[in-house]
Amino acid sequence: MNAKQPFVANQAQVDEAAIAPLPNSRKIYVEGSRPDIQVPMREISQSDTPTGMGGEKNPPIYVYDCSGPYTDPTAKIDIRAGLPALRQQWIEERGDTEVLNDLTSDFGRERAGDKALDELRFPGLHRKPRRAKAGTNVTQMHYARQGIITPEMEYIAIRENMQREKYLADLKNSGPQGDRLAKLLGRQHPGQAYGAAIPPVITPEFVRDEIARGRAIIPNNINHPESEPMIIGRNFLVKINANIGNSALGSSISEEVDKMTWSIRWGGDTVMDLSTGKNIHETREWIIRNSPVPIGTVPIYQALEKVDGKAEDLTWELFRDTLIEQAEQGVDYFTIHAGVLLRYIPMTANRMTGIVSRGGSIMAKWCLAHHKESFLYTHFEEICEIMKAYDVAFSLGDGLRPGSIYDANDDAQLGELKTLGELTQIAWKHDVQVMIEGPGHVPMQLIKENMDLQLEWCDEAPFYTLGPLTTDIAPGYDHITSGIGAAMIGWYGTAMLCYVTPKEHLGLPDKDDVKEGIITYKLAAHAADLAKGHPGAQIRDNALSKARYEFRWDDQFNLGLDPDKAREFHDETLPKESAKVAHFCSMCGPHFCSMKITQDVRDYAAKQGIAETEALEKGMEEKAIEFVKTGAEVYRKV
Ligand code: IRN
Ligand code: FE2
Repeated sequence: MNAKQPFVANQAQVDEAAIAPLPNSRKIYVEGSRPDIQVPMREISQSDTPTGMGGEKNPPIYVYDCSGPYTDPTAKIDIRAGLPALRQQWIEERGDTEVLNDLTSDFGRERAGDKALDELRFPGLHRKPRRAKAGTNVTQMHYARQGIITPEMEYIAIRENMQREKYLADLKNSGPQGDRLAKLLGRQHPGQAYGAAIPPVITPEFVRDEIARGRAIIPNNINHPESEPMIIGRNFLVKINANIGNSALGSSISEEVDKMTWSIRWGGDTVMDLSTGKNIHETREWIIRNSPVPIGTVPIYQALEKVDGKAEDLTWELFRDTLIEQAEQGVDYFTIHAGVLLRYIPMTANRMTGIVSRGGSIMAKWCLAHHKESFLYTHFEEICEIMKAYDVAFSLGDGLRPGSIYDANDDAQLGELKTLGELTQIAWKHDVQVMIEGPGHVPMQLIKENMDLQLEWCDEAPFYTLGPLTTDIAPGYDHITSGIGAAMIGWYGTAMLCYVTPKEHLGLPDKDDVKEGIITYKLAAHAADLAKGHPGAQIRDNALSKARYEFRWDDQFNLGLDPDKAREFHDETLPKESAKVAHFCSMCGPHFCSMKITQDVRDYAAKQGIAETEALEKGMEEKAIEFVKTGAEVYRKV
């Protein structure tokens, strides 16, 4: 590894396509109780309803936005300087941290005084890391348990409400039809929330209470002051994580920064840097300094690099130093596979697919080589001491997750889950925030059982699952096999969904795969929010449906998760600008559009003064005759 190569400096540019604002969207900031609480949201504006259909004004809607300053054209982006440290003031004014003049890990000691490396490490910022003062605890859980509402908690409360009340008020004031519209567009089906209790309005006090109870976490390392606070818990919006990271097979540092900005553009709520191979430290530095979302890692990967890939050579001391190195850099949560116990390893012998977790297999190998419990388990309390000095959250790894439908919910997986529950209690004793990782591959009928056991054994600590994939038979489509499981488990109470891309099991995802995986998980998460009855989740669906019904094509595209793709598909057959107001699309053509027919029916009924259903039957009959006459093809649409 040669950290002194100047290759990074020459490529320090963000991809323009990844930072342009989304169509018809504007970044707004909602101010909290103090001027430095500025909560970002995306405002999507809409056109008016055509005059023939009511001519209403459609006020803009507000959606959750994790893209940071990247989609704000007024922000100055310089990835060599990093993002502004928006939380710096909050961290400093608590008075419980101190600046470290020297890095205290092996990395810091070995590389101290390396000027070229300093340049790389803190691009343009030269920021020094902080740590809790001796005897203090700087976790959000610690503050919450003392009854303190931090600016981070208030920020989150504003963020989760997504300006719902303002939107409904804007609707009311939009014209003579205001009351009717507010009722129509604010209506939502009651949800069925398994064990969740989501209040109609998220207050800062509610955030504090959930954090204190351990039912939610705020991954917010004090050394990642650039991050915009967010929350992971089942009484909040379901979040998604995107994995990025180079492997031995390539991709450069700037490509990884690009992947991060690309992931958050499409809705990645957190990003995990799973880099292995060369330049791990530098890659991570660039990602963290430029990331407005929490960054997670699996520290055992880097520890393994330090012993040249020989799992049996890993030691507690080396692992501890790696944790400190990454905590000082600002990693917000660590995947730690501390539940892989010696006695569970033989249980995997009869599996179809053995141990599929990378971290899990490293630890299993170590345990077998030494015939000892892993140092992650035996030194767990010391790990907690490190976590609370920087506020790094645990993501307790599922090293024994099933890698096939055959292995789902077996003894090894469930044994580990129980141990993760015991470790949760230890972490909570230290006021350290915890979430629990879950599978994997699970058929639909076993998903609820898995979720229920997690809630019970882990005392409602947030669950964070990889899918699960609901079948093994579709390599190339595993974003879908797993999107199905993700939607279900999200509904049952999982707080964060780790995305799976179409390349799963096959290769390293490229940018298109990353986007495909994110959009798939975004829609799974939203479907779960709807099913749980998250207040206001349906607002976006209602607005989009109204636009669709009224043939406001541009609004339909722009309100969707992927406006570019929607527009592209539409334009494949009807590229003309005039088609953007046409009262049909190419799916059914001008004569067989059900929405157009319904509109005609309403007009007809209004004119004739007959009931709508009667008119509908009449209208359909006419259309049927037309259909037989022209012999046109009609595609089924949902
Ligand atoms: C999430 C839930 N279960 C596993 N994950 C993710 O898988 C985890 O957060 C990390 O991104 C990756 C770790 O994989 P291994 O080391 O367990 O294979
Ligand atoms: Fe798999």
